Amino acid sequence: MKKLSIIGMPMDLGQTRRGVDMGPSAIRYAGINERLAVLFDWIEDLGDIAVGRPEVKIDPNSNLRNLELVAEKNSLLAEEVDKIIESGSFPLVLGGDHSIAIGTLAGVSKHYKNLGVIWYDAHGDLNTAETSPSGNIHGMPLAASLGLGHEKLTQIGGYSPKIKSENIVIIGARSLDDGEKDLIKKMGIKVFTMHEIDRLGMAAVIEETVQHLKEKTDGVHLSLDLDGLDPTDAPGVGTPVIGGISYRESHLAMEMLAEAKIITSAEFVEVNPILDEKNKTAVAAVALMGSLFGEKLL
Ligand code: EXY
Ligand code: MN
Ligand code: MN
Ligand code: MN
Repeated sequence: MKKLSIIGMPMDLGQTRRGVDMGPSAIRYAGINERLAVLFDWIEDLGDIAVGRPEVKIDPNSNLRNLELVAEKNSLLAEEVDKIIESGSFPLVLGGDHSIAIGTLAGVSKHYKNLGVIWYDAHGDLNTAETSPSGNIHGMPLAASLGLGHEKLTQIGGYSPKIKSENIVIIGARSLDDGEKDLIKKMGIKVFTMHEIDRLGMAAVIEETVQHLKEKTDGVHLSLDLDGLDPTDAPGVGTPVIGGISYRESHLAMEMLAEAKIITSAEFVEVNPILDEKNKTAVAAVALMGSLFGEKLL
């Protein structure tokens, strides 16, 4: 039986712009349940993790803004994601800022020996406190999952690392900090920047991605940051970068991932309805989920 479990993570503590905590609500309002119900035999919406919304930020000038809370709430998410997989269901996590990937991956990766990760994003999210220009933890989840950074972030779930560098593919990168570039080279992480997407086309990029991951991994997590898309198609994000992936290209990417049947968990993050235009970004996210889970026109 094909089962789907949706869980919201209304987290905004990994960055400084308010509103991304309303991402799960915006995505639900855009019709996620109705759209995906027809694609599964069974579907449940577990509601949101209790993140809370403290008005006064803790350690505002730290290089790891809101570290304690981000770590604590991500532990809760990890437990829930773990339970979903135990129950034989597909975990679909709704963000929330991208720091939630730390929790998602902590819950997912204990079920796989060689988890693959597709990081669909304008950014690398490969910073640590030492390399981060902002102190925002939403710029650090991929590094933390590789075991790099503060132990409160790397040790969620009680083990580290969650993933291996050779099992990662970043798609859509166009804004990388110097420390992130060094790390990509040092660890040999596969990256399809916008340059490669322009040159090869999205179809070839996904074919290569699937080829890179299919044989050596026993599951693949899709971490889709809506800022990977161009701001004209997804304006409701906190850190937009021009020159991004189009909605059409993203739609094709999701359809090809559906055909390849490699995705075993997913999260859609950084939807900020306060910054959006008539919920356009959440609507795009739901449409992409439809394609990812096999929706067909005919
Ligand atoms: N690289 C920048 C930083 O670390 O502050 C920007 C990170 C934005 C992260 C976004 C959500 O993917
Ligand atoms: Mn991101
Ligand atoms: Mn991003
Ligand atoms: Mn299509």
